[in-house]
Amino acid sequence: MVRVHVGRPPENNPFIECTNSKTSAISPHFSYNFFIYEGIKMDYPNFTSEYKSLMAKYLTKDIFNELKELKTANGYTLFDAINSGIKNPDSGIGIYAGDEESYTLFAPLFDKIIEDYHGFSKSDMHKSNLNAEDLNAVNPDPEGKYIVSTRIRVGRNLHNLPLGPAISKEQRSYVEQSVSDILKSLDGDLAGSYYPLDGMSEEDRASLIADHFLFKAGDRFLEAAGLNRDWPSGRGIYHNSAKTFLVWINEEDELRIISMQKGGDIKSVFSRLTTAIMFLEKKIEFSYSQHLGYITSCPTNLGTAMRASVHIALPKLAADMESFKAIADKYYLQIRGIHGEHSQSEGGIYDVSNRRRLGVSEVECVQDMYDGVVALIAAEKKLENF
Ligand code: ADP
Ligand code: CIR
Repeated sequence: MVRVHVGRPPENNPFIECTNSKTSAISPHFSYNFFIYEGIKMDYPNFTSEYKSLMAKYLTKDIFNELKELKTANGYTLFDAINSGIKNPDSGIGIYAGDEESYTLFAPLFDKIIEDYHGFSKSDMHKSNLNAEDLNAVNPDPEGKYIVSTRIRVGRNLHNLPLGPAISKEQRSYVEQSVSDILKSLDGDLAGSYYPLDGMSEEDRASLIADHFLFKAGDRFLEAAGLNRDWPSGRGIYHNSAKTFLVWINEEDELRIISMQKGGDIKSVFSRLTTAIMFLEKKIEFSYSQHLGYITSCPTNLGTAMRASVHIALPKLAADMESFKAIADKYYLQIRGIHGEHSQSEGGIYDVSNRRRLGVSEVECVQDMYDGVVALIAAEKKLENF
């Protein structure tokens, strides 16, 4: 008999809550995610019509059976990878990698998701270009009427360590210690301090989040991916005094390197970021493959791991979401709310960013965003004159 229960079991039900020791044959990472009847593995998930993710779309019974017994050298399994998408039927992607090996071991599933999201096939190679001089991006809004702020981030993970979903507390702490030490050696306008989350006052934390500098706690997608384990230990933020250069440590990726400032000077933001990346690349070996580029825990971030965004006020265009989305699609843009992923717009302001990250260079990612923003502003102006 195969019985499955995904989710916390109600009191006194016959399912056991797996502990690390009990689940070690299945997953060493989760002490709370899988509930199985003694010794019997989870069956093929029941993907009801609620499930919209690419994982649910591509995890056929055949692929499930092919992959269900496999485990990476770090002990990461198919169940670990898909748990976020199973627990959150509204996931768009629904899968996370625990290490670089996850992308090859579970390739029959990951490849399809990568191809669908990035339009990038098994035989394609990634490319990189961090030369800010190649970017064609004169400020599209010098009066500051539309663009509130610009932010560009990349994700990075250390070579030879598991990714966040499979990292141990000790490994996470090693990342925090070694990376924050290196960041302390930055100088000029990148010089700053590291602030661990553990011990940060609630007031400071809330204000950093409200001002868009710090990640939130308790994201349910990351929670189910095992990315919030041991919270807040090992997490923190480095920033310069102007808060125009920031590094998040041990959130969804081990590093999120961020450059941001008010207004629409996209080229300056990119330039500051590339200077910082080149400095860090000399000191740290990051996980990178010729095929997939920078290795990240979420497959949407593979390649450049770059998200270049503006917070932009487009009140007229937003009244016609269909036209807004049509322009966004034409320029490979993603539209988010202004408090991060899965948040809503506020006051007609949207977060507009590049959607493609793999098989395109960093310069192309920012150029996508820039060209799209120019088109969006032109459409807004046209509606103003109507
Ligand atoms: P990420 O960009 O790291 O994938 P989120 O979408 O959750 O993750 O955004 C992280 C934070 O960055 C949020 O607080 C969000 O409001 C902020 N942010 C994103 N783009 C901009 C921007 N252009 N200007 C100011 N803040 C931004
Ligand atoms: C999801 O599947 O919706 C979340 N795990 C987030 C996926 C990455 N974000 C994105 O593409 N916008």
